[in-house]
Amino acid sequence: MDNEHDGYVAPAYLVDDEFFTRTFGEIITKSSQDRALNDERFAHLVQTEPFHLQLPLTSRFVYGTGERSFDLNLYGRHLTFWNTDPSPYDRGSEPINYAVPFVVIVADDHVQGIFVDNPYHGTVDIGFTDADLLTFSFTGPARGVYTYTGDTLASVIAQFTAQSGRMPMPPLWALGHHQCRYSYMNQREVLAIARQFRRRHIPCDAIYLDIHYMDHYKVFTWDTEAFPDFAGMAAELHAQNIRLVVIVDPGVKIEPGYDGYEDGIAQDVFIKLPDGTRAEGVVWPGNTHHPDFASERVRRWWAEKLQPLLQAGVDGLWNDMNEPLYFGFGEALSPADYLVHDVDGTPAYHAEQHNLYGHQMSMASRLAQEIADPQRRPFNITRAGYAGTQSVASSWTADNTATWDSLRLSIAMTLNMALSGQSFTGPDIGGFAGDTNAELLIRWYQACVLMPFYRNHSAVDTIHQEAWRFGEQAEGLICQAIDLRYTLLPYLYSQFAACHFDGIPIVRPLFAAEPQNPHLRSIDDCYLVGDHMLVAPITTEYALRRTVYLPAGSDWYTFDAQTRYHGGQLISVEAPLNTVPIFVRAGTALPLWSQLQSTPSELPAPHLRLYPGHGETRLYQDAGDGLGYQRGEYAWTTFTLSDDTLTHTITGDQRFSHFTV
Ligand code: MIG
Repeated sequence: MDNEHDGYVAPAYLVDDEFFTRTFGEIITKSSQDRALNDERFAHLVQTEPFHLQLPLTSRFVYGTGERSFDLNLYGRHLTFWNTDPSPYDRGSEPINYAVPFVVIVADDHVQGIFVDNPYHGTVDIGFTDADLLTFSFTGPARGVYTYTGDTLASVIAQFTAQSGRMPMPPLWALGHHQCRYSYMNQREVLAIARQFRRRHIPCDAIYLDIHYMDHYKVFTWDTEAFPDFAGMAAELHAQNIRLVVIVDPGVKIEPGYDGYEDGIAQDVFIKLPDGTRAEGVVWPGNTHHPDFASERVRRWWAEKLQPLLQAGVDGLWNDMNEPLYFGFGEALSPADYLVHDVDGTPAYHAEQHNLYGHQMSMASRLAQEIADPQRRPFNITRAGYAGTQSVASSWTADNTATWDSLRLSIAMTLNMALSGQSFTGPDIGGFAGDTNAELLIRWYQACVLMPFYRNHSAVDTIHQEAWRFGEQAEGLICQAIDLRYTLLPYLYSQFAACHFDGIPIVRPLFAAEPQNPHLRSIDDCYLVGDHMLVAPITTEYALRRTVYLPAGSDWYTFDAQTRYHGGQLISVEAPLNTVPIFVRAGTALPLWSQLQSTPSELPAPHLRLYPGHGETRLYQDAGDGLGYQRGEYAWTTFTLSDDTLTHTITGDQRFSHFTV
């Protein structure tokens, strides 16, 4: 099926007009959806002063810009800032779901960041037209332009997030292994999946409900036939230490009698056309109106509407479809530029608000969780976002595919998101679109072992890809990777804290460890986690060995601490199917937990594995949930290793510091 035209890749399941008609049937006509897409009466309205900024480009190494399905180094590319859903994307699909108008330029002796705070449709030409120029162009004016300079990547990202927003501490369970599927169809299936995890001793912290849990895709509802005892199901999951996350879609079905619609009309919460009537677009429920999250009033309305789900035991919200998009025949379309938003009393066209919609929806969903339980840390995940969205939600790298290339892309994409301020990201493990297979799934679980977000997800009509679906050997290997992640959580959680408190990205490209070396600046087949760990996974089919460059400046150990290498050299390592090559810097005191089935409510004392050498390692500990961390209820323990002599100092609240050597 050829679904490509003008370089735009349409959503695979929409390409088919037959599918579209079958799904949405008589409820829509082509003209009703066109109404908000291209109405001649309004097209002339949106006229703005374009923005243009051109700078000399002195480096060939440029990163950031949000979610890009390219290699890490974005030099030579022409990229668009317009949140779009080419589901699924492939290498080179452009733009995709989450754009951030921020670039990081790495030169030999310094790092520079440029943030053009401009939500309008825009592009950045990174040495594409002229090798030595960087050009930002937007259809409307910027709210501000900021530049940051520093010696390190981390310092520039820290400055950018100090301005755009820092990630709050997530609950510890958000770092665990999450299981998703489009869709688990009913409560029996959900509980059966949970039982499988526990019976097989595969760690799991959360199960997700995708769109089929709703009553006819009506947001705020659940299907009471498929989920006759929703709260009971949630309670049963909780009893097994598994949290429940549900998807929320912004399109509110137009259906008299449905409270989301009726009350939305009564409270006047929907986006309008310039003539004051409500804009309409087609998404999963058929014809819908979209809440106008630009105003606090509407965000509060949304938050209140979600209370029944949260009271029934939902622990996290998954914000989808918030680029936002309407379905068209054969493609996903953006709502028209001239739709009118109400920004707390000031009207603004969609042209200006489009790229902010995912962020604003995330604010609303986060508020819902804060209202439901002000003592808990919200867990909120979003597909679309803007600069600063890390302050209100985590994200995932949207609809990838079950291919080896998509696995390779997930490293570059997660790194560029981290370099755009959004550290708490990861791919759909196993691949979303298409059927995965045992080897690919094993390698994907291994590759992501220390990525901030760790969720298995797959699309409707693909084979099931839970850890046990490919036989005993594959299950054992996948379980081993998940076990490894849980062992490493004390270290990973400390990197989350460094990101929250100091703005340091959780994962970083290899070159961050050796900034003077220009030969490392395009490497994206491995990633650093904090300062001490390097994950160099296998991302090629049948491969059992790979090369990896160990950064200069210190020695490195294999994870088991058995083999020591000098830094500053390329080595070749064996990586049979049961291995993910991980290296630890000499001088590290690595905090490890023993086997867990889910994150515990009280953090156990980690055991330290020592990698002899000279260095400092910082361990962060708090309650794992709750807002005490905002009032100083946490401890940082700094371990200093000198050859094999270990000393430590504690800052903060001593009560939280515990470990064994
Ligand atoms: O149009 O809810 O990216 O994770 O499973 C597809 C169904 C809508 C897109 C999300 C994907 C999710 C799917 N959604």
